[in-house]
Order: sequence, then structure tokens, then C-alpha cells
Amino acid sequence: MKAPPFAYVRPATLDDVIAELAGGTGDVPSGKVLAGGQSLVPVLAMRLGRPATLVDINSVAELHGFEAIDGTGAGALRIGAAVRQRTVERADVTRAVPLIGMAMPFVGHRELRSRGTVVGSLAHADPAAELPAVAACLDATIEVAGPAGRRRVPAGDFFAGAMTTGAGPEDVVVSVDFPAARPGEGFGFAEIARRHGDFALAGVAAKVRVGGDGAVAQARLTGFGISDRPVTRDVTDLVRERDLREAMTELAAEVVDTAGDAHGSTGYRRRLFGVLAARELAKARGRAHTSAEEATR
Ligand SMILES: Cc1cc2nc3c(=O)[nH]c(=O)nc-3n(C[C@@H](O)[C@H](O)[C@H](O)COP(=O)(O)OP(=O)(O)OC[C@H]3O[C@@H](n4cnc5c(N)ncnc54)[C@H](O)[C@@H]3O)c2cc1C
Repeated sequence: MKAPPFAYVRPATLDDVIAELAGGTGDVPSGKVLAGGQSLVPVLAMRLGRPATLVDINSVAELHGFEAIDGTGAGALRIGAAVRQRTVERADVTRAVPLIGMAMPFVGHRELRSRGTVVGSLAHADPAAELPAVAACLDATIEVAGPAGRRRVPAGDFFAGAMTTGAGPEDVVVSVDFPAARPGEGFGFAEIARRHGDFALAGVAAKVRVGGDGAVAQARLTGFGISDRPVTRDVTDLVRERDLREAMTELAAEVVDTAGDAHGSTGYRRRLFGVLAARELAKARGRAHTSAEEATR
């Protein structure tokens, strides 16, 4: 199928992007952001969207920023909205956020990642996508700009449902800040998909922090492909005190609420989640201990 007709603009400033996005009528948004086009173009070709104008953000210099920042004393990796997934995947600075490196090879294929953007994946908010899960697990901060100005939204509040976020139709996502790993933190990431490069049937991202005494101080787990958005739970008590496999089987019954489909029933996804969550939390805990030991050497 061919895309419906649309106008195409490529503004050079963020203010002009916001001006182009303004003023939709009814269900037809006036403009739609075009970043890497790896999700938007198929959506248009299938006629699942009919924006009047595609607003290409790739000429806005500010959106190409990609750097380590200091923030409020804690380091973070700031990724602008025009930065390609492949650029992030290949950069040395990305090692500051190990979960991104673990997740990125699962995001489609290398060819898609050379066009697709990190922020585009967050804005698209596919419930089975990897990068929204990483953002949720790390509690990344997402900067959004619109007619009312700029605001910073925690990832936990950003993902509002399948393909639905805290950014409105007249907003543009400017950047995302992923907190850098600190000594004593360890991570885990895994998914099961029908073929490599497909969206996940179920997946998990895990973060564990151990204290100076070697005990688990905090554990967070995010599941994806299991609900209409990434689902994050603080599992500190479970990791400290319980048999992980049993605890994650029980958690799966609570958090996996996606309907079954031709590729797997709800029960199958619960089983996947339970197995992956227990395994990746155990790995993350082991890596956290290694990181803590290395920090004291
Ligand atoms: C065959 C195939 C397989 C794929 N497999 C996977 C996979 O396994 N995992 C995965 O996560 N993804 C997968 N994808 C999608 C991934 O490749 C896209 O890169 C990603 O979802 C969107 O990034 P993009 O930069 O291409 O965004 P675009 O396609 O340009 O935009 C996607 C949506 O987000 C909006 N948007 C983009 N940027 C902004 C912004 N800055 N502000 C506001 N709104 C914005 C657009 O308006 C649009 O609605 C796959 C795609 C294809 C075609």
C-alpha cells in the first residue's frame, strides 16, 4: 500500500518544529515528527496514520547532542532526538550505561539501527520494544518541548500505554538522560523473540545495587512485551529473601497481563517472564558484587 499524501518540512530550529506541529483538527494531527522513519514510514504505508505534514527533525542542531553530563552530581548519558541507535551502540561513552549496550543488539537489525533513533523508540512506545524498558528500569529522564515550554518527565510517568506517551501531539521529545552506572551496580537483560530482530514475546531488564556490606541494597526489574507498557517493580525484598525462581513465577502472575496471540499464550509469556527475570536478576546481582569488589581494589 502507498502512504496517503503529506507535506514534508525540515525546520532548522526547535521553535519551528513546535510551530509546524501545532494546530491539528479532530483525529488528524497537523504534523508528525519524522526521526529515523523506521516505525513511522511503515505506519504511513499501512495507512494507520494520516498526518498532514511530516516534520523532519534531523536539521535541528540541538537534537544531535550526544554526551556524558554531570547532572546533579550523578553522571548521565544525554542522547538527543536525532541521534541514531547505531551511533549510540558504537560509542565508547555508552559503556557508562551498560544496559543500553546489552539491549541494543536486540533492537531490530543493524540496518534499522543505522536509521532509527533512541528517542524515536521511546516516543513510539511499542510495549515490546527494548529501549523503553531500559529507560523505565533506569528511571531515565525524558525532556519534552511543546507550546507550553519545556518539561522533564521521569520514564516511569512517560509510558502511558501502547504507542501512547506523556508527550502530546504538539510536543517534540528533545532528549533522554540515562543515569550512568555507579560502583556496586550490576545489570541484566534478556528477551525471547521468534527470530533475532523481532519484537520480544517477553523480555526483562534488571538492575541490582549492593551496599558496602555486600548485601542487596536495591533491585529493580522491568518487564516488556508483557503488558501495554514497560512494567517496573522494586524487587529488593524478593531478591534478598526469596528463592528467585519461585518469587518471579509469582510476580509473573501479577504483571504479565498481555493477551495471548498466535505466537504465544498469556501462560507461555508468564513462564518466559519468570525464567528470564530470575536468571537476569541473579546475573545482575553477581555483576553488582564484582563491581563493588573492583571499586575497593
Ligand atoms: C522490520 C522492523 C523490525 C523492528 N524491530 C524492532 C525491535 O525488535 N525492537 C524495537 O524496539 N524496534 C524495532 N523496530 C522499530 C525501530 O527500528 C525504530 O527505530 C523505532 O521504533 C523508532 O525510531 P525512529 O527514529 O525510526 O522513529 P520514527 O519512525 O521516525 O518515529 C516513530 C514514532 O515516534 C514519533 N517520534 C519520533 N521521534 C520523536 C520525537 N523526537 N518527538 C516526538 N515524537 C517522535 C514519530 O512521530 C512516530 O510516531 C523495527 C522496525 C522495523 C521496520
